[in-house]
Amino acid sequence: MARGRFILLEGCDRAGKSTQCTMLVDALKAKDLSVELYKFPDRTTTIGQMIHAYLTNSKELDDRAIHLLFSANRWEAMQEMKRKLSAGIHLVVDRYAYSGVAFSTAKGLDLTWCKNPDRGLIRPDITFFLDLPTSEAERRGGFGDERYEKRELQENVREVFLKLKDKEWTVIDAKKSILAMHFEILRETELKIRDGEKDGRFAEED
Ligand code: Z5A
Ligand code: MG
Repeated sequence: MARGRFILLEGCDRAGKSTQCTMLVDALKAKDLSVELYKFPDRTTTIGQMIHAYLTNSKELDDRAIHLLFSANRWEAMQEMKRKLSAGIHLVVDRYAYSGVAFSTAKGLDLTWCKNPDRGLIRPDITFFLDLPTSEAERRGGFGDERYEKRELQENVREVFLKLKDKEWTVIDAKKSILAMHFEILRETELKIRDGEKDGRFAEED
């Protein structure tokens, strides 16, 4: 059986990651593919609840401590994600380790220090980076409710994302309409899935 593909949507705040993840999962299901959605932070776990308390300003934490909690929140999902990929289930993932590094580095932590706790996590087969200027993000609903939703920090975060971007990322212009973005993401994903069926490769780990 071909291994499922790990499809990651990363990017700037309000770029439409969650909207696109849901649309992609629905479109793949409509094609009778086996697919599940993961979202980080996963606020349902004990660690996720600590992260939620921090993001909604009801708890203060040292910058390094919260960085490690975000990473631990990914590690606690790893075995289950691995099992699902091995069983041929495709995973659509809403944010991952790049968000972890981008936000903590933008707050002033060292880039290499930030990358270390995530070393060894399963690597995505395809990474979409949804790029949106902060001025556009501010015009979309809900900006300003959580701890990190501040213009200056968001600009720094985007800069770190652009530094992390490697040539394998697929950049999506998030100023486009929801549907235009969806068709672009779906087309690239289907190509990747077909590729995987040909060779049944497993993604390497770091
Ligand atoms: N964080 C971290 O620090 N470290 C980590 O390791 C991780 C995360 C994993 C919470 O994340 C915070 O955690 C986040 C990063 C940090 N901090 N901030 N800020 P989250 O994923 O839970 O955040 P969120 O609440 O889901 O927001 P988001 O991800 O920024 O939004 P989005 O998913 O990209 O966008 P959306 O919810 O799909 O759409 C936002 C609005 O825009 C909505 O009204 C849509 O209808 C509209 N929209 C969407 N697409 C379009 C287009 N194409 N045109 C016009 N309007 C659109
Ligand atoms: Mg989201």
